Amino acid sequence: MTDLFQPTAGESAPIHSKDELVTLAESDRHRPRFHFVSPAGWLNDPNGVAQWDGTYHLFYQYNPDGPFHGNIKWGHASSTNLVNWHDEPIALEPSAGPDAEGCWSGVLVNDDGVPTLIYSGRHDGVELPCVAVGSPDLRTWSKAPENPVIAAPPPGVEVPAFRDHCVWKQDGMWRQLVGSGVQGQGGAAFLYESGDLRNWSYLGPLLVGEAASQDRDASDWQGTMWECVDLFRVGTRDILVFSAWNDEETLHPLYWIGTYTGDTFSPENLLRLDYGGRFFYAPQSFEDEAGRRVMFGWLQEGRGEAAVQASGWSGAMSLPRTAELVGSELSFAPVAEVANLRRDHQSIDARNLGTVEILDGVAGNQLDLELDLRLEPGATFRLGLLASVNSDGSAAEETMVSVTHDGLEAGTLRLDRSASSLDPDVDVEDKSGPVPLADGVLRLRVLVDHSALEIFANGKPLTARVYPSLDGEAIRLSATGAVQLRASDAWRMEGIFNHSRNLRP
Ligand code: DQQ
Repeated sequence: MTDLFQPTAGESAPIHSKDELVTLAESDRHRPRFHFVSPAGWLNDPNGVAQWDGTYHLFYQYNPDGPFHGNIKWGHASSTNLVNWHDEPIALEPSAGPDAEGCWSGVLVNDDGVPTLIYSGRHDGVELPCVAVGSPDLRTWSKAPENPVIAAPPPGVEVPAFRDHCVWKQDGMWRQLVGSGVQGQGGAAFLYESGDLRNWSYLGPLLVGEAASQDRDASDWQGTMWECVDLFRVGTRDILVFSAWNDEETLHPLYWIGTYTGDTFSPENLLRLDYGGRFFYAPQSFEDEAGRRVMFGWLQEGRGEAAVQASGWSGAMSLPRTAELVGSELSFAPVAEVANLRRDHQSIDARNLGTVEILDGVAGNQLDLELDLRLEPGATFRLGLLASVNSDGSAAEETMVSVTHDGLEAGTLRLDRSASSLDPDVDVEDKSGPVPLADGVLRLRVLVDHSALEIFANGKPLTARVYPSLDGEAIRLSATGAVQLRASDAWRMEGIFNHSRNLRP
């Protein structure tokens, strides 16, 4: 796997002129059209996600110089509905001092009416917490003279890294988590307190993981460092989200469910946040004015480095998704506003499924599908997407989503990308995870946006990237065992950027 954080070429020199980069990015057939993407160049983590005076704000890790992680700035976009985005001026750029090598991930808080960013300033190869204060319209930002506001990681602890922030107000004081790890033990979230967001006291580790005792190849390995820690309450439970990292490798997002009291978090269960692993990385969430917990994640690329460089852009933002507590686990769904982009409704008739059939009248690479199914124990439902079908009925390319009823009201969601693309350089690793299947009922929501794929199976998400080379758009259904398709729906999705964008808004 290419290390996204150590670009192999061109870090200091733009590969293309500004206009070329935008033109190149916009003409790429694999570029999503209803997911947020940067104007061109590199995008990674969502930052500073918030609703401020009614308007939604999405900041993001951005490098307009090219599709590689270097000289990271904070891009910024705003929205009134979470789906149509307006590019705002770049919010933060590296400058001489503690963020000279990059303005890495962070959050936006409301400091008595003053918009304030807490982010990781990178300098001399390490990151430390920094603060920037915004104008009332959130368009102009001034860095605090006190930066860095925490001078070093906690004394006496050997850490692999120390960055990313979760900041909230509690009993009149600010609290902050910084993502980190304890060498030889595991990832960690360190807890700080402050009265003014500038002077911070270290309270101790909120939680330290157990990386050493776990299977390193497991899809829920905790990693040696926790990036992008995010602590919030959903219903009656406390949730601690982190992105497991090890030795420069971005692994996958996980969450602890447990209880936050005093200065510690008592974990009860560790669960996978999205079965796509690194394809939904570095998530960040906020509570909006309607009381919803809304989360964005970074959809990393899954094609070869040469193809990424040639495309002029890298990285998409997930659709915003809500997180709710269902039983003792989180359940996710795209925010309701995503439906604003639906066009050309098609009804899918109820029937029993068996041998492979092409879905009549429904095809495309920019789609929202809502399928309602019932599976008998032992049965498997298969949904082939972006398929190019040969005259003999075989598929030259096809991305396969399947759900198997494993019995006991539970099933397995799988994404098989082994035939997704004839391009030998794309990531085809299988993705899978457990889904609840009470009474065999499966509500499957699938959003296809060219190379971006988001699947929600009874609230369990699987996000990934696919790069079909033949531009296939067919959808195929099949089943093994008894699978009933109830009346279902499909829509073509409208694109959200219908004008040429400015690389440096
Ligand atoms: N990306 C940021 C870091 C964070 C990582 C740098 C996660 O702050 O730890 O762009 O993708």
